[in-house]
Amino acid sequence: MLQIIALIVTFHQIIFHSNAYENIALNKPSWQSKQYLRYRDHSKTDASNGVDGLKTDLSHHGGQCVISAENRPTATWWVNLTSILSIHHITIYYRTDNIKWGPINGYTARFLGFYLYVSNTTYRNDGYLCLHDTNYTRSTIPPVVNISCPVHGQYVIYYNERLQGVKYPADYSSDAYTEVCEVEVYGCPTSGYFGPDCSLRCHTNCQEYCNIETGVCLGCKPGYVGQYCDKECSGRRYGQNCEEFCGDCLNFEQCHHVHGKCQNGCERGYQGTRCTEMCPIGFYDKNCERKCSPNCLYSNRCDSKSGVCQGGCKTGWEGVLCDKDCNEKNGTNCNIRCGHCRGGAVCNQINGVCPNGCAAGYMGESCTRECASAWYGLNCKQKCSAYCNNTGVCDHVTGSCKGGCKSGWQGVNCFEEETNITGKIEYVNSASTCDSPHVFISLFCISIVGSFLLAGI
Ligand SMILES: [Ca+2]
Repeated sequence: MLQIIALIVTFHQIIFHSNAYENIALNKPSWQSKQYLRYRDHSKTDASNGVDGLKTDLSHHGGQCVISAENRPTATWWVNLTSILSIHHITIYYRTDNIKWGPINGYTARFLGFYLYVSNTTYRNDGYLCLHDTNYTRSTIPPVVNISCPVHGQYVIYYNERLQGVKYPADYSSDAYTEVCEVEVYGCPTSGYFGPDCSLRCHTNCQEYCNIETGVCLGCKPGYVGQYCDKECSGRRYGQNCEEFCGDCLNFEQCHHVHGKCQNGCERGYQGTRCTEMCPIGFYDKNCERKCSPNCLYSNRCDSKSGVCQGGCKTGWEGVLCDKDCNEKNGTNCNIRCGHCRGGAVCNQINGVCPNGCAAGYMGESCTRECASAWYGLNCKQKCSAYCNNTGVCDHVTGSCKGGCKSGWQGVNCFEEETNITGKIEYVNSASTCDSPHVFISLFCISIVGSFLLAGI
């Protein structure tokens, strides 16, 4: 642990006490809003003097300072670093006219209240305000100001203003000037590097830039988060700043952290590489790979996840997926039982028609109707006996008379005329073997119980 702390302290010292950063403003293009042009040699007041590397003569005639025009409410000067670079700090050498600095030096009043920006454009308001002086007085402002500003940018903009209607401190000059003799911008000459000697590469997942001291990324490439952009997006998010939401990947797993594609396909109801597209009509399940049943009430309309048919099934089909035909039933939702089909056949699942006609006692296409009164049997073509006790009423299947037969008739269907003879007829060889009360007639032995002799034997 102590070693780690020591390492951190050492690192801190390297970072914050190093002067290894390069002056990346030196001899770069520069500009000022209104140059002082009263000298014949305009180069003596040119904007480029602010980055010419010279600061030995800080007077107006030395040709090493920027001198702006008088009587201006605002004054702007900038240097163009020519690309967006990583800045550590900025040092400003102000005009002293080579005389003693302090309240008696008139240029302290002009320096007060300055602004320093780093911007990616020539507009200061697009950039980052490194410093706006509101604290210094003519007594306290130094002629050389060091400003820490660890940001990235292409333009370093020095600005001051003395606007009408604004009440400034008494120390302030009445007009605005940009009389900088040298502006040194210390940073790394190549983007994508950091560290005291700009030798360390920003993490590969940084979006180009990182903090010049710490290497902390200023932004991450899509798919990564964390100070050093070394963590992949999680929590079913992806993309720039992990702000995008994954679609419905299979098992709701994490999509690809950069582009959001689902690695193993989609959950039920979705399709597409990111599984964000709902199934088209007629399809359902994972990746929309299954078709809705054609037996859905509304053809091919089903729940995109479960496949459950919307509105139920077409006649003749049942089940949530409408994939089962009606078993011994028919009609919408199979809610009609088959009639009494001949031979126990299964009726048509849609219209209930029995394929081979009806079983005895039933009629109609679906064989659901019993024979009409007084009829029975196959195809209801047999008439009930007229000798049923309830005339003409018999069982529609068997023809048996309910309530028995009328007098003189017998049998379950009451078709047999009743006799008073009961007995048996037995074939014998001779009359001698025929025991009483039997009588021998021809070769038959007939037992007679009643008085009526059965004829025709
Ligand atoms: Ca200079």
